[in-house]
Amino acid sequence: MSLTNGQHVTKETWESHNKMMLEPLAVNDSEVFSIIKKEKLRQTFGLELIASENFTSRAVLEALGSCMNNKYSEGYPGQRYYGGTEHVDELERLCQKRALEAYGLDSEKWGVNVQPYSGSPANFAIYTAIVEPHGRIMGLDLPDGGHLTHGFMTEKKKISATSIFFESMPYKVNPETGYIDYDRLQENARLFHPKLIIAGTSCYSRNIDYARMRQIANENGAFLMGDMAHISGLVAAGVVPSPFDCCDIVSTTTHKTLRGCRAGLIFFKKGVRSVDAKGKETMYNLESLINQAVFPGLQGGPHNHAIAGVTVALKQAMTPEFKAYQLQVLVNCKAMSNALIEHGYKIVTGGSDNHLILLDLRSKGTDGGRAEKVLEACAIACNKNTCPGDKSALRPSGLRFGSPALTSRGLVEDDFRKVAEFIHRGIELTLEVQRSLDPKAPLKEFIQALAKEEKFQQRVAEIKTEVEAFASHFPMPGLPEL
Ligand code: DSN
Repeated sequence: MSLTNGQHVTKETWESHNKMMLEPLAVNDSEVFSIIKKEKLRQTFGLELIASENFTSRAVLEALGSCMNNKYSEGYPGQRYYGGTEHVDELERLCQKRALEAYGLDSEKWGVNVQPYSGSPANFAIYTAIVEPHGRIMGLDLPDGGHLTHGFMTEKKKISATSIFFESMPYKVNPETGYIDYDRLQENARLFHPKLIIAGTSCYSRNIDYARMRQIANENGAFLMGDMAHISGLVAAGVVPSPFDCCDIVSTTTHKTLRGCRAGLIFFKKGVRSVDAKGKETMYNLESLINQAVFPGLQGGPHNHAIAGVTVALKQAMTPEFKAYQLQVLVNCKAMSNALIEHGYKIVTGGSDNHLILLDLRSKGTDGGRAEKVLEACAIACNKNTCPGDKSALRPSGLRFGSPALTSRGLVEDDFRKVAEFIHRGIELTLEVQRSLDPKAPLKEFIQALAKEEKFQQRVAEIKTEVEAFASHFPMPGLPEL
């Protein structure tokens, strides 16, 4: 054919290129296809109990895998830096409309930015918009159930960019009860005078007292931001208290309880912020600040395929079926929690108001890291987590379990009691492995003993076989093949 930079392109190569562009994944890249297949099997035959995960629907995955992936559209609907954006404009407007509707918000009083790539960029965009460099932010401490993006530093190092570029001061839970210590937050806020207080969690099984946090924010003239990432599906269904009643700004991911694809949303208030004693009104100016922080401040082109997936998920979130699902998430979590308590375990705060529980293994004499490894070997996915009062984040004493993903596969209370029994058997095995070792043996030695000792491998195989047989009874949402 023609010469390109001195290199000749043959007709055969060009025809082969055109063929390649039309091949299905299984033909075009069998290596990636096979990895995805293996992951599909892991998800289908395992018990997915990671509290932040879910199985999204086929319709969401179809939208996510669509041609919307191909389009650049920097800017906002009606004001783009590229041509050919009429359909992405229509999609983004629909997403905004559905996002407000799903949370019962009046478009005169609330706006939404649907472009954040996920929850962490959404949070950083909020800080960029309203907190000046080195301005002060208070969020729940990471070891107490907060999120990295709410600020985190150790004595030696600032870990989270929120702590590097802003001044972050954590608030804590009461180490005895596991509940947020609002009194101490109030005292510290009076000294720290934050510009922003974050009401949001990554591992907290109780409802947040948003009214109390609003009062603390008001005392300091601070903005109150809700990070509802974990509970956004529960909020949309109206089965837990809503951050919208008290917050100025609300961020969320879209793939946890909301059950969409991976993305982020930022809701912001519009209109009158406050009225002083003389009746003078102060207006919110969040809309332009937040929109500018997302684009052009921090991001480039929006991920239009993700916006398409989120738009579909938001439609689903307004259905009676979704409400039924969220109610089942709550009762399933309680059933799992009660069953574990009956097996003699301690649950932080004594139970759960939402989709997750934190199991405290200190009284059992083991820790989250060891138990997580055994459960993983038995096809039960969960994560180690610090418990309130833990001395070291390097040896977290808890395990976090959530009900959203398995509830999406149709499991109900009796099934979750069975799941609790599997967890119990995995932890019993953890204790057995541990008893065979020096009490001070490091995690590495524990993992080696688990993998090498015949008797432990046999027990793992027994539990895993039963777990897989049990899990295989429940259908897996999503695309049939992948
Ligand atoms: N990584 C998520 C979680 O597990 O809670 C939060 O971003």
